[in-house]
Amino acid sequence: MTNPFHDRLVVPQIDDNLTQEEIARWVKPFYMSRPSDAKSIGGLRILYSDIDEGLAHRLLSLQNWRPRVAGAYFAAIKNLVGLQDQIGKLLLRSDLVYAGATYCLALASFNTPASRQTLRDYLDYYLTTPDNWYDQGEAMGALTYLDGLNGTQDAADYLERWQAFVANKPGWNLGDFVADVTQTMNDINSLGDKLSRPPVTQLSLLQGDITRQTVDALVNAANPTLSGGGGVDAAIHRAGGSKILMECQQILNERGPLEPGQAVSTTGGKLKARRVIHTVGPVWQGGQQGEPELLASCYQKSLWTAYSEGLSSLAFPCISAGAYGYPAKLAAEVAVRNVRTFVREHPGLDEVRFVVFGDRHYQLYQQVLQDQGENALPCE
Ligand code: AR6
Repeated sequence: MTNPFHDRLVVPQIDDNLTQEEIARWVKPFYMSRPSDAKSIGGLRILYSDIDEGLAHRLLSLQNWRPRVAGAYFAAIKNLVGLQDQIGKLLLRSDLVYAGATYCLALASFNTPASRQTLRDYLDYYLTTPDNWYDQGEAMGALTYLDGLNGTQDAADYLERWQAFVANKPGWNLGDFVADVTQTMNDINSLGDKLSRPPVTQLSLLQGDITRQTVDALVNAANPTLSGGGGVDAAIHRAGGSKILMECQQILNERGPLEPGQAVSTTGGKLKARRVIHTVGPVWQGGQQGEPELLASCYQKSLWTAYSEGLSSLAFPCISAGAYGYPAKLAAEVAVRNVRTFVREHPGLDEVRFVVFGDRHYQLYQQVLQDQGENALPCE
């Protein structure tokens, strides 16, 4: 049965498909969890200044719940009140599941007479349809949250209908919905504060085993077949277990061998790091075969992958400086230069850690970091 809003309320719709890059940038990091925790602030900080009404409007106009969730979330964190009509209509129509909870958050964050009225209109109808397990909980949570903020009693009008509505819904506890909305609204409100602090990426240097690092992602010096090998590659696969290899195999099947300079990511399996970014360094052939550019690309693509996945910290080994024979000093220079440039242009990562084997490589990195004016912290 279509609801009474369906034909009455017209919403903008576009067929415009997002590019893969736009999906990676604007949708993926936002549709499952709302990144208001400190870990994901880095990723969001980078994007924050590019989020505007046009972008949110476009995301909200697509026929897919994922971009719509991202659009509503952006509207909430940037207080894009101009979108309240569009978001209100989408909530009332409720023709795509999963996005409604975020519409409620956006309407709560606007806290205007119209946004409050939309929540009321929603409850007026959807509390009378007990078979629609939609976003009545979030709408009640939002209205109750706004009552607390505004000193109003709007939610009281719905309590009786709410009781009847949840009679067949075990686990639908109003207190939980209110707590959840309140927590998220507090996070959203403090985001501006966090985002306005100047971002600093800490570069650090460690002599030790990369597989033991507690960071969001490890970078692996892999080979084109992604099937494990020697050196750091073997160590990562050994410590992370077979899940990493399975995902590598899948990637290989889908896209073929990974070319030097490219990067892909998989789970971290049993590692403390939740992701592994596999990149293939160049084999040293004397330095005139594009090796420096390919090695630079390894760092750039790996950092880009971490950044677009919203990760905050990552650890690099000295890519190509083992079996692939790249002179360690030159490899370290490429590593430090590219990491420094990337973090300056893409502020938001909390830490990039260079993890090296042996005294000689440690001293080399220390020297290179110093030469490039970097105050890297040694870490345990
Ligand atoms: N933690 C930190 N650094 C390490 C570790 C570790 N556990 N193990 C080795 N290193 P390599 P490449 C250092 O040979 O030159 C593989 O077989 C090591 O001392 O691992 O890019 C792949 O499958 C050296 O400085 O990587 C490829 O076929 C650096 O990591 C090929 O080797 C890189 O050495 C890739 O060769």
